Amino acid sequence: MENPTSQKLFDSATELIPGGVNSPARAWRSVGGTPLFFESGQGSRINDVDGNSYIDYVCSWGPLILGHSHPDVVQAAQDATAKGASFGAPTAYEVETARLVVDAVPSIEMVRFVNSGTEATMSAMRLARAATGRNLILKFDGGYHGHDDALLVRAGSGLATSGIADSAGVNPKLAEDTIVAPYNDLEAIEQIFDAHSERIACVIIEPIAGNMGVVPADPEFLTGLRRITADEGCLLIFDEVISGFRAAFGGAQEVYGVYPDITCLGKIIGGGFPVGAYGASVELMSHVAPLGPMYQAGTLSGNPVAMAAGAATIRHLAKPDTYARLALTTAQLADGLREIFNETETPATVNHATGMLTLFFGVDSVKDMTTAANNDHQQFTSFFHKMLEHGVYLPPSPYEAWFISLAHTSEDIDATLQAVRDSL
Ligand code: KE4
Repeated sequence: MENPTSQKLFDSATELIPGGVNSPARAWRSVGGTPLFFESGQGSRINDVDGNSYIDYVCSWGPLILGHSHPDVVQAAQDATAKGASFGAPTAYEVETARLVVDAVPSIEMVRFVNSGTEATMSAMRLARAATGRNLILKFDGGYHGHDDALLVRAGSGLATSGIADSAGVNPKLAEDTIVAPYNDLEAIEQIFDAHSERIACVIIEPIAGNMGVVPADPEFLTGLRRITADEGCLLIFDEVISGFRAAFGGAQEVYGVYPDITCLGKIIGGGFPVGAYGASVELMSHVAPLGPMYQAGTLSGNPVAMAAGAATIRHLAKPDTYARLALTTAQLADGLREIFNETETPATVNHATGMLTLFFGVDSVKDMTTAANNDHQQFTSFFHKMLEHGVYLPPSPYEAWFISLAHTSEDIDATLQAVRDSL
C-alpha cells in the first residue's frame, strides 16, 4: 500500500502537534511506521487519504458500535447541530439520553455527563472520596482509566505499598495514595485491605479489561471484589467506558450480575462525539454539585450533538437480538483465529468478550498484565503491517482491543480470516 498523502500530512502534523497526533495511542510508536490518515468511513470500512480501504477493527477505539457514519446517527447529529451546537444551558437532548442510560445500566439511578472517559473516572474517584471521607485509591496493573494523575500510577515495590508515578509531571505525593494490585487476584485484594482497611475510598476496575489487551475478570474475582469492598465500606467503581453498551446493553455488570457503586461510561454513548458519564444511586449522586459539596463542571458537558448522536446509537442498541448478533460475529472471528493458529501451529491465544477481542502471540493464556506482557511483540508488529497490506486495520498495539461493530458482516469476518492466513 502506497501512502504518500498520509506521509505528507504526518510531516506537517509533527511540526504542529506533539508526535503528530492528538493522542499517543494513534502514533504507531509500538509498531513503527507512519500512522495512516483517514478521510472517511462507512459501516465496517475505513478509507485512508490515499484511497486505500480497510476493514476497521479500531472503530475509533470503541464508540462506533454501529459502524462508521450510521445514517441515523449522522442525521441526529446534523439535526442537533443545525439548531445550535451548544447553549451552555440545559436541553431536552441530555434529559433523553440520561433516561436511556438510567433505564439501561442496572446500577445507575442518576447520571452526570462529561466530555471524556478521563473526566468520568476522575469525577467518580472524587465522588468516592467525598462520600467516604477516605483518600486511598486501588486500581489494577494493566488497567487504564484515562490520564487523570491519580491513575497514571504503576505498582509500588511491594503489594500493599504506595504507587509510583507512571508519567512525568505526576506529583509523587499524589501517586502515594494509589495502590496497584494484580488483576484477577483476590488474595492480593484481601492482603491490601488487611493492610489499609478503612483508608481505601474506592477500587476502580475495568470489569472486562480492554487495555492490557482484552482480559475478562474471572467471575469469582469480581464477586469477591464486590463482597470485600461492601464489607470494608469502600466504593466499587466499574470503569465501563469500553464495556458499557458493548458487553451487553447493561454492560459488563449485566453480564456478571455484579453491581458497582459507581459506573463510568464514555465512547459508545456519544456515538462518536466527545462524551463521558458517571452514574450511581440517587443517594451517592446527591454529593455532586449543585446538590452537594463535590464540585465538577464542564462547558460542553451533555452537549446537544453528542447527546443526540448517543441517543440515536443507544436506541439502535436497544433493539432485540442486537447483542446476540454482536456476540455471534465476535465468536466467528475469535474461533476462526483459534482454528488458524491450531492449523498452522502458531503459538497464540485469543481472549474475547462480546464486541471485543485481543490476539496474543507466543503465549497460551493471559489473565493479567504480567502474562499479557509475555506476548511476542515482534510477531505482532509484523502481523500488524501484513494485515494492513491485506486491507485490515488493527489497533497499532498488542495491548488494545480489536473492536467489532454491528456493521461487520460475516463476509468481513471471512475476509479478515483470509487476511490472517495470508499474513501468517
Ligand atoms: P477518554 O478520556 O480517552 O475518552 O477515555 C479514557 C478511558 C477510560 N477508561 C477506559 C477503560 C478506556 O479504555 C479509556 C480510553 N481508551 C483508550 C484506548 N484503549 C482510548 C484511545 C486513546 O487514548 O486515544
